[in-house]
Amino acid sequence: SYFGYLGYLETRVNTPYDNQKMALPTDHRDDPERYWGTYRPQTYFGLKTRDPHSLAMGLMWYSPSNLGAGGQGIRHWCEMGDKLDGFGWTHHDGRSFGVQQIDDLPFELKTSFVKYPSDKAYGGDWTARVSVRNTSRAWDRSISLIWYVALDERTNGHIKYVSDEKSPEPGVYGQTQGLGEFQVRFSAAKGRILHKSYLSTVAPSLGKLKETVFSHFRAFASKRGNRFIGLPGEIVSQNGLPAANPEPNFIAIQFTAEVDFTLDITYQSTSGFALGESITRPPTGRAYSDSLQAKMTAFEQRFEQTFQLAAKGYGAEEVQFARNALSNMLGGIGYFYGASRVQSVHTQNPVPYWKAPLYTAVPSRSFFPRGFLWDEGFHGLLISAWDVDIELDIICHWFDLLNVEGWIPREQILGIEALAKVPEEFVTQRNSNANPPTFFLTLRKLLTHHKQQLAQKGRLAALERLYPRLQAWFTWYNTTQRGEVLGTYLWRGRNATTLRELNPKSLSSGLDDYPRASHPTDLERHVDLRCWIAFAASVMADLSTLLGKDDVKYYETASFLTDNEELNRLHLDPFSEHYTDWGLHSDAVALKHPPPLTPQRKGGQRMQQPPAEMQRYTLKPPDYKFVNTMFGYVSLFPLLLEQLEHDSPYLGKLLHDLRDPQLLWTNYGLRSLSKNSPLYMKRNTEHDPPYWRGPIWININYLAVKALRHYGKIEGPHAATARKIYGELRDNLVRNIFRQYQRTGYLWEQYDDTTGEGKGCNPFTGWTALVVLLMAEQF
Ligand code: 6A9
Repeated sequence: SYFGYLGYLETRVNTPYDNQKMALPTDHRDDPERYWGTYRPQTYFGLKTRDPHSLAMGLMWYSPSNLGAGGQGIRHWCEMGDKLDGFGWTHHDGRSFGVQQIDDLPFELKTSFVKYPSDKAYGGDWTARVSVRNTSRAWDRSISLIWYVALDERTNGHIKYVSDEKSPEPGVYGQTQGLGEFQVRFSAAKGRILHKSYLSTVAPSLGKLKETVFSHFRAFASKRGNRFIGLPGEIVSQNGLPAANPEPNFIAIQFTAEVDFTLDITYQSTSGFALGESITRPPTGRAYSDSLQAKMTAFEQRFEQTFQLAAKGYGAEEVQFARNALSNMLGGIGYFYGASRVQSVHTQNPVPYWKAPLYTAVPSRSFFPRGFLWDEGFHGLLISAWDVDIELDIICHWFDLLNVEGWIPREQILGIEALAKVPEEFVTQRNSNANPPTFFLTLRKLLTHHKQQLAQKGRLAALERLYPRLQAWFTWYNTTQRGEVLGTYLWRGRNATTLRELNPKSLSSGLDDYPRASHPTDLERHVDLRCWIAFAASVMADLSTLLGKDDVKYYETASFLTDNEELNRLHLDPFSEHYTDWGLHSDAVALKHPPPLTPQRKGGQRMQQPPAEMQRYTLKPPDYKFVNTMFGYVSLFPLLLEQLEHDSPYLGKLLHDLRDPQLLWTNYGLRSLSKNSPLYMKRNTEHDPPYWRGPIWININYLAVKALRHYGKIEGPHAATARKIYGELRDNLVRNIFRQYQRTGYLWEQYDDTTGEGKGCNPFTGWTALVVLLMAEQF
């Protein structure tokens, strides 16, 4: 029946592609080496396992003299508002260890961990270390470190604190389904503990751990009369009444210590041992320092082998900077679990996607600590250079999020911790909206640079299993994103009715406020999307060859979509000789405050009215044409994705114009929108500053450098120019990103096109970390 059919359409949006999962169900038995990890990138230092309902551990700290109302001053989740002087991984191999430095002046914290595999197959043991140093002789002499162990509401297991009074081996003892039995113990490797206390309680959720700690603080006095803020011990009641479930799910141990101070935390699995068999505790103190040092040295050697930066002549500081960039990419990898909220035209309201795990890197630990579809394809370029298997596993997890329609949601907000960071209006993902299919960039890189590796260790089998999903994904783009005219495509999700925006955003393109046709219609064509789909088709063609399929259709689609005559007919504006979008457009638009309504009088008094929000006024009616005044990243796509013929005169024109400082060229990289564009650095609403309307973004610059190298290698009329610009652009980017890092301690989301300064959110070690590949010239 009709209604039955509607029901069917409704459930398509949240029906998985099939029941054959790509990512192996992870428990400790599948990949013990990657079971434990720093998979909670939204925390400064947090560990968990790749298990949907993992036990979670982590660090909070504060300076007692700096503790403010409402828990102000307690550090836990990475927040830009904490205004730390810097934080990030200096070493991290994505598998076995990591070292992070956190500057919270006057304190400098180092957090590190090393994993110790065991033959008992529960993911092994580890030691973590938090050491605090006071970098000034200033008054602040003590610090409070809190280490916690938490179960989420679905973890099957229990935890218990055994105090110093009760046992010579105090610590957290527990058992969960995913871990078996374990012990977490503490030792001060250096310094003096002034006060120690703990809390064992029922926390309302993993999203409220800091609040739980804070609301339980009490004042304590030592025998000598010193006062300390501490935790009250066992609190198993709720609101003074005995708790319904008196089993604690949250244990926090606080050490208030004199700085300098070093705390070692050991996690030891105690399952699988025979009675009487000796269980060795993971190393602490000196032994831990030694094993950490060995890991660091091996990491630095492997880094040089992989990227050869010292061999290329980079100095020690530059090499260290690049190592930090890679470490932050790997240390930013998280393991999330939950369901997105999605909406289709066939559903009345948003509905939950299915619950699934996602192993993924994140663009920014402080601001967007979650997976983003097109960011991840860029991340994959760097991650695969380091560890092909980590990247394949990331890809497999993402493709498990493919629905039966062939769609993958753009932004992945999975689980309580992730959701807590996202404003309500950004949560729902719509299945009409795409995002650039950048996993094809990663796949192309794997196919060109890692072919031999792909042929080993069952990796081809993973690609085999991936193939039908890639086909479905490709088909989704190639059908749902089509335009009216054959060979044209348009990003969905632009708001055609709003008066608030100067130029309605296209979030799905990834280039958010980059100006398109001023008046969105179904007839418009977006040149970047056409290029992405052409690119996807050509990678599908390569992949089908590698896997011995006979899918000529991808070759045909790729050659149809990369045909330069067709491209020129649909997207080359004959006046500017630039590649542009086409649509209903007027340059004469402006944001203005609407004229005030006739003032109302009330009892003879004039009522003061707040000025109404700015609105867009179209001063000259739009007409269908090439959007040829918006020269910028979008116009570069035929170059960026290497689709222009090497001897095309329009390649020459693009090279000339992108090198022009009046247009896109700066000493810090290519700006996103030409200085002579009417929307250059214009706000989109009174509240939205320009984002992709001038600032320099590293993902697109990476593609530009890669493409310049490509064209520089094909002898012909433009090769020499391409080579020259390649060198200049690469130098400018590397020099500026490095300089800003030296100045601020961070990589940034974007860079100012007039000063080169880092802008937007920080740290942003997503695609900005591609600077490592720029330095290494690995494209
Ligand atoms: C905002 C605010 C605590 C915007 O890097 C992720 C994406 C890119 O994919 C996209 O191309 N960024 C770029 O234009 C950041 C998007 C953040 C949206 C969520 C919520 C959080 O407040």
